[in-house]
Parts: sequence; structure tokens; C-alpha cells
Amino acid sequence: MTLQSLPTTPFAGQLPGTSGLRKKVTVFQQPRYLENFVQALFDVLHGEYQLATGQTLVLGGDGRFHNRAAVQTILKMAAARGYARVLLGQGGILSTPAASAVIRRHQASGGIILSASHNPGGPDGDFGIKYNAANGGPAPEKLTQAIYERTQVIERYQISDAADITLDMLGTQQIEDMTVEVIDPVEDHAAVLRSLFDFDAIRALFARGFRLRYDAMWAVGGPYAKAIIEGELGAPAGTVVHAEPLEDFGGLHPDPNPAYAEDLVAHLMAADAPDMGAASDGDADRNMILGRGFLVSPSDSLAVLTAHATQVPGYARGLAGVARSMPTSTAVDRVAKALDIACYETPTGWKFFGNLLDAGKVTLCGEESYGTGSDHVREKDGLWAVLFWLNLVAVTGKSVEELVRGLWRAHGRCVYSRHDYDGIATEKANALMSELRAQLPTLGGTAVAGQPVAWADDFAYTDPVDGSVSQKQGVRVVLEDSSRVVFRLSGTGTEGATLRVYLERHEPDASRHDVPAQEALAPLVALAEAVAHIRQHTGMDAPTVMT
Ligand code: VG1
Ligand code: CO
Repeated sequence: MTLQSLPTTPFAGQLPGTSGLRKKVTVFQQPRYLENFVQALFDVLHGEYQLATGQTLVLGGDGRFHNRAAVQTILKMAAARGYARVLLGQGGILSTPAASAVIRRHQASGGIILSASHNPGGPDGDFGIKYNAANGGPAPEKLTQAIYERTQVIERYQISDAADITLDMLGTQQIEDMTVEVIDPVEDHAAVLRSLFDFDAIRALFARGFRLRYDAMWAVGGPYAKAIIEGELGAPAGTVVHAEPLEDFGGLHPDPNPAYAEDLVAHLMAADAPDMGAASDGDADRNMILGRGFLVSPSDSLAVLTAHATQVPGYARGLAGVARSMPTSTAVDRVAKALDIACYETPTGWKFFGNLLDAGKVTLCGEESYGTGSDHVREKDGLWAVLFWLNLVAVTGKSVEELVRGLWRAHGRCVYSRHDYDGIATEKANALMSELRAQLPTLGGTAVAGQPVAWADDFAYTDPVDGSVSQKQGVRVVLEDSSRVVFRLSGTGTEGATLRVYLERHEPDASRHDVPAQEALAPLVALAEAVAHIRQHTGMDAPTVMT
């Protein structure tokens, strides 16, 4: 075994987006592409971030195509960089929340997670890489920016020429002076979850015949859900379906929403539907919750968990505060107000919750994109959300639907939808956003599509802990009755641009809570079109996906 220092030249565009660097597998398969990014990360960590040698690194991914090859490369580079130890999930597997748990429990200096999350996988699909810091959370913007800058000037990378190691066998192996410890990917995460929820109450719920269908979408959530829900909590075998992580997710989008989890939705809408449905995404940090014949909106889910948190052992002492991403509905704000706790509004992406969680300012946080989590790790956590819901159903004796309806009765319903326009040519999407931004100074006080606009802006965020500022985080058009439309471009896609249009209207009148969301939001859809000219810019008559 020898260490080698090899020449390289920069690749354009290695800029991490909302959650890591995501590109087509074929892009990552180019010689030196992954190496450049990893070396840039190590250079920045050990350079301006002054990380000493001899540290522990956590490594694992969602098992998608190219995961195993990338793990071998990163191990050999970590050995060359002088890490003392790598904790590697068996088979190269670690869900995103599990990686966060492992980093925290083992006091690692950080971790590399290989995932493109909900993006499709396989040889023609997407691959991704992200770095999480010692707190277990996604690298903040300052760090991802520094990595990007480093990728643009990189000239060499260091790697051991050691042979590949065995990824599937638990125990330790050696690369140069570095120990690779292959660990059970479930154990640390399970320990954290066990400490938060009333497993006995959930066990009793299943023993009484409660039926759950958990769709792991052929992704990494399967092994975790099987071990905990079927293994520890005694749910019948077959409760977790599509449980085996496949390299191409069975050719499907591992994205738990009504569009891509249609099989699960069909089961929950059927005459003999189970009591509850749930799904997680590619890297198992997202969650979708359904009741029998009932879909829970992610924003409502966060609000319900907040409202009932003290009924769960891990949060019995109450919540320090809550946070939601800006486009997420204001349902949780209303609950927080009633509980007299702080509610923070952050830009999209979990990295913005890290400081608030570390500083003890918030306990729960969530996003409209089927992400919910708490201070138990520093990532959103799909299984955590499912267990939280199970725990609430078990101790309140209420169904999923009753819990959501209780929220609506107490606070009104925040009728909500997100419309995605996928695969727009980047220049066209940028033109749409700049035209929109150009109107901002004059929109307030006018009427658009017959509706009075109170104000409009481009969301900017100042982190209350470290004062860092993030500009241009989404255009908001807010009406006098506080209904709103938000526009932003996705930062996770790999083909062209995706426009996301977020629509929210508060409905206090209980007799109107059953009006279908798309119908109730139709005036806001008209407003979105009138102000942004989506048809003209994109040539699309309707969104690709509505959630
Ligand atoms: C999307 C979601 C965002 C989420 C991000 C990562 O980002 O909107 O809420 O944090 O994905 O989730 P964007 O930039 O495409 O809107 V995951 O589960 O893909 O890591
Ligand atoms: Co994900």
C-alpha cells in the first residue's frame, strides 16, 4: 500500500445545492470527478477549518447505483488524508438521519453521505454527495461555498492504492494507518429513537390489531423500518413493503408524495384500508403520513406533532421552540402562538435549522416537502416522524384523521399545495424569476387577478445565532388576508430547472374544511399565473407534480 498524489484539473459546476452536490451518475463516473470534490472538501476542512488529522469520519449512503464504488474511493482518500478511523455502514449503507445519529453518538468530526435523496437512481439516474459536520448536520453555506471555490482551483488529489475492502462484513479492516470499522447501520439510530418514544404503547397498539402500511419505496428506509416497526414493535411481517434497498429503486422515484407513492395512496383509499400509511424517500429523511382514506399535508403534520409533543416521552418537558422553512404553511406558527413558544422561519433546506437546534432555540422543525425532525439528530428523520405519529395515535386513542381535524378545529385549516414545473430550460426559468423580482417594488397595494396584494418581497434570512445572511430565498406575494404565493427554483434537480410554486390560504370556517385544496386555492393559482406568466415562460399548461 502506498499513498499517491495525482494531478487533476477542475470540473465546472461542483457547487452543492439545497442538499449536497447532485449530478447524473454518468457525471460522477468520470475519472477524478468524485475525487476532486472529496479532495476539495478535505482541503477546506484541514485548511481553513483547521481540522486536525487523526479524526473519525462517518461514511455511508442510500445504496443507490454507484454507492459501493464511491465508498471505496472515499475510503482510500480518507486514509491518505490522515483520518484515524472511518465508521462505515455495513454494505456502504446509512440513511441520512442514521448518519447524523452515528456522527453524534461517536463524536465523529463529520460524515460523508452518498445520496441524491428523492431523485431517481440507477445507471441513468442521479448520484449525490454531502458533508455533515460534527453536530451531525448538513454543512452550512459558508462551508459548501468554500468547497466549491476549492474545486475550481484544485490541482492534485491524494489517494491510497490499497485494494478494495469488504463492505459487507461487520468488524474492522485497515487501509494504510486508518481503521475502517464496518458497523450495523441501524443500531445507533434505533437507540436514539428508542429513547424518545413510548415503544410499549406502540407495541400495545399493534397488539390490539392496529394496521400500518409502511412503504420504503425500495430505498434505504426499509432495513430501519423492518428492524424497528416489525422487529421491535411487533407489527406483523409485511407491514413494511418495498423494504429492500435497490440500486435503482425499482425504476421509481423514491419520493414520498401522492404523485410518486401512488401505490400507497391507493391502499389507503381502498375499502379495506389499513389504519395508517407511511412512506420514506431515497435516503429515508422524508416522511409521508396518511390516515385511512386521508392524506396528511406535511405542514399540518409538523403542526400536529408540535401541538401534542408533550404526550410523547422525549418531549414531555415541552418544546423550546419550533422552526419551519419559509414556504411551509403557517399552521405550526398558529400552534406555537397558542403554546407561547417561539417559531422561526428559515430558508428552504435542513442546513438552516442546525444553528437553531444547536443553540437550543428550537426542538422541532419541518418543511412542506415531507420533512420533519427534532433536536435528536441534525437531519430530518422519516422514521422518527412515523414513530411520533404512532405514539400519538397510541396514547390519544385518536385516528390520524381525527388528530388533523382537531388541529383544523382549533386553529383553522391552512389549505396548502405545491405546484412543481419540472425540466424547464434554465434560461427560461431564470427569466421568469428575474421578471418576477423586477415587479417586487411595485406589487404591494395593487390588485393582481382581482386580488389585493398587501406586500411582496424576496425572502432574506439572517441567522439569529451566527448572523450569516442568505439572500434571494424565494419570492413571496402576500395578499391582504395573508394568503400567499411563493416562487423559488429548486436546488436539488439535475436536469434544467424546476420552478416550485407554493400556495397557502387560511380557512377558519370549519364548514369549508373539506373543500378540495386545489379548488380552494384556484384564485391563488390564477394570481400566480398573472404575476409570473408561467405558461408563457415555460410553455407548460399545468404543473408536472402537485403535492
Ligand atoms: C427540496 C425541498 C427542500 C428539501 C430538499 C432536500 O429542495 O424543497 O425542502 O430540504 O429538497 O431534501 P429544492 O431546492 O429542490 O426545493 V432531500 O430529502 O432531497 O435531501
Ligand atoms: Co431525502
